[in-house]
Amino acid sequence: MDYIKQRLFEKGSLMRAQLQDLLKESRDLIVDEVTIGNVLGGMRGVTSLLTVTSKLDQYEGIRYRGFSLPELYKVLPRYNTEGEPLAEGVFYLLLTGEVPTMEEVEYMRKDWVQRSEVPEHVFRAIDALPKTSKPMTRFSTGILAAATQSQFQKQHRVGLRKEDYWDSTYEDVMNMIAQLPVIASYIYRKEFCDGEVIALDPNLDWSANFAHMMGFNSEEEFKLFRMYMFIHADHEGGNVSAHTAHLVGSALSNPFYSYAAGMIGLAGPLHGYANQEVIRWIKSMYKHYNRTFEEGLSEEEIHDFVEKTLDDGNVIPGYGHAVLRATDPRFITQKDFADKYVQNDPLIHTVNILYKVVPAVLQERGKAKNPWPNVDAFSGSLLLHYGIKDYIFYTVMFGVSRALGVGAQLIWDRFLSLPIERPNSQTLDWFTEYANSED
Ligand code: HAX
Repeated sequence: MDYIKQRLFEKGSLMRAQLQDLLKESRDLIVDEVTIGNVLGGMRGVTSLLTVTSKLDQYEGIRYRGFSLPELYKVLPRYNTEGEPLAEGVFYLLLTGEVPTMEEVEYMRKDWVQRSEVPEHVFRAIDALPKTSKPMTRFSTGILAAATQSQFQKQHRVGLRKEDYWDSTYEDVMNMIAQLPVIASYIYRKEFCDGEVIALDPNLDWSANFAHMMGFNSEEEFKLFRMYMFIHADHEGGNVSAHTAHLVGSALSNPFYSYAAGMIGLAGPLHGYANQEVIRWIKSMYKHYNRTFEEGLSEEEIHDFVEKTLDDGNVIPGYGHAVLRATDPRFITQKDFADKYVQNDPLIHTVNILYKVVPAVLQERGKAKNPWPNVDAFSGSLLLHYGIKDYIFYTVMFGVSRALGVGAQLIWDRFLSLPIERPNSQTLDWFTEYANSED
């Protein structure tokens, strides 16, 4: 058996036994209560999912297998002390729960290089879409088209045993992760560049290869991509994209189907499109004042535009969160990166002023439960600084990264034989009658 699979098998067997014991001993133990407010409020805060890869703390932010982002900088393999954690190590940790050595990272890197050949028809499926198709439509279409290679689907059809589902799921997830940067960069080069496709470099790591295939080749750009892929990799199980992939996977749809569905969820303005929305909104602010980025805007002008946006009934993109109640550490990581590598960028300067202005305005209005910035408030300005100008592509980059966490979780879902998800639903009359009967 492949070395990583062997590690996974050892861990997984223990966890499978742990889960079975838990069900045997404590099946009826109550973990949470559900109010009408919870049901009609998007199930916010209700504990109802099992996710082994990461946990989101409302004040400290995301922890991958117990490690915060600053801790991960210390423990995960990097090419040098100034470098960013490598995606291969991030995935290894999310999958196995163990911090990998550099040798293990290199093993994973080579494995992904070997799995990176995308079936030709995937590109033809993307090409067949009309010019008006958005990058996320192309990306999710590409992932769906890649499902023809699903080993899980083939083996399930011939009668795979339930306890073995994880093995072919692992193969699918590994192939999918290896191929996503190739698919995404194909979309980028065709849609926003000269159309010339750049081949993968078998000597580069996964994140740097993504940069390279998009046409970015400096060491600093590699660092940017490593940092971006690292911070977006996972955000526990309840967010729309992760939850969608898990839900679809629970019907034993193959990992390509499940992840493509998750990507459709990511493509919403309240979720992964927010990184595009931030740039679109900032541009509209400059247009409103008829000013260029170089000419800049004062703190007062920015404040007034924030107020106007809210008065017009819109949200401030990049601010607020369903779980977080503090500045997202992924925002801080990007800000630190910009402070270190970027000087005098007018757009990043605007993003920094927004960080001073927006929380106070949202707090004053008293509606948003979290007035602080999330990951999307910063990412677009950094990507734009490094020359990725076509901001409608940003969510695709997010989607490439998120496969690390959601892919690992899909493997665990099969290892633990999590059942098909099927909550109960009721009509509005039922809720009303129930409420009246309790009065
Ligand atoms: N600007 C203005 N109003 C906001 C707001 C913001 N940034 N954030 C929340 N609110 C409003 C909500 O719209 C809601 O108003 P209504 O009662 O009129 O519907 C009210 O405050 C309470 O909302 P909440 O409980 O604080 O927030 P939710 O859990 O309902 O929603 C969202 C969380 C992230 C969707 C929300 O904060 C938002 O719309 N933010 C802007 C979009 C954004 O940045 N999304 C990306 C989030 C991170 C992510 O998933 N990235 O992929």
